[in-house]
Amino acid sequence: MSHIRLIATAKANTNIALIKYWGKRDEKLILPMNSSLSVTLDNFYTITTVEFTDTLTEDKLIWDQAPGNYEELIKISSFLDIIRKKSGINLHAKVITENHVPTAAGFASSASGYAALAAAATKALGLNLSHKELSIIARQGSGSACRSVYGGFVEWQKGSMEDGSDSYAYQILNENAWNITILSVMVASGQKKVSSRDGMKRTVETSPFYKGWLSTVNEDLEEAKKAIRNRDFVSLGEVVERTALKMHATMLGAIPPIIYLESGTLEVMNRVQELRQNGFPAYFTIDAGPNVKVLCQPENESRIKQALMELGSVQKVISCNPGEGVRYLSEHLV
Ligand code: FM0
Repeated sequence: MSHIRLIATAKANTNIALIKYWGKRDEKLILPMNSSLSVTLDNFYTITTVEFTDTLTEDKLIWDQAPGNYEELIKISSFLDIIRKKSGINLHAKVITENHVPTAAGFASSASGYAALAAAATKALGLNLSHKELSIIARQGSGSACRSVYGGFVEWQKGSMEDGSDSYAYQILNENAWNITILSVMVASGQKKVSSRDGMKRTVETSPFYKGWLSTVNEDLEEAKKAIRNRDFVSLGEVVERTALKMHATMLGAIPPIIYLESGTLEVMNRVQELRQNGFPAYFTIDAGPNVKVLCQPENESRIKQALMELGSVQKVISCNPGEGVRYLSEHLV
């Protein structure tokens, strides 16, 4: 007897938010309080194969060539349920995923992870989705994943509908339209961190500064979009740095406070500002962790990288440029 085997593989890059998504208005559908803007990175990515088959009695997860952990499998299974429901095909799946993202260094893999998973699973089940529809699905795995569907500079419009049908990302500029350098700076770190999911929830619920965030994030986003359209690096850098600090300020006001910035983080922030005073345009942004991303222009990359490597707390600096959106691969990881 022959078995059913529906299989597809997709590759998605991670992205770094220039204007951050911080706070949900709906936790189940993953609907954000504010719109956000990111650049997709070329060097960090996830490749995922999904195989739906009638030979399995439950979903299976292989994560970087080892059995995936149970908590992750539960999340992935409920995400696949959304796609199974949409396709009307109720088969269990084997998910094999390879992360080329330095997760141990605190770089998030959920954006590339859920974008690749959404693409592979929908393709395997024969759903022929537009980028917009794929973005809506990826969003329900992890908010930032909805932006990784696209390459280059991307905006996630928060939308206002209760069912999330208008909360998806679109591309502002493609990856070849404007080249900037994004340096991922990994610093020595001690503490165990609060996940962004928990951190944003606590901030929305308890921080008196969260309303200050919400009242200014939209003008920051408009300013960043304008700078991107004009290829105006300095204007983009200024607003990117300012808005990242504002996001961290909201967390400092949470109860209990959330502090992602560590001594190494501050050392890098100071050096970036010093480089600027010395005539090298560079700007930092920081997510929910101690590592720093530094934006610079490709012509200054090696000089700035060197200046950062000199710092005692800097362990590694990896260069990225704008990268492409989701792709389907013909080779599978099985
Ligand atoms: O990427 O709870 O997408 O806009 O990285 O899975 O929806 O992991 F700086 C923080 C990303 C948060 C900003 O949160 O959360 C950004 C952040 P989920 P994510």
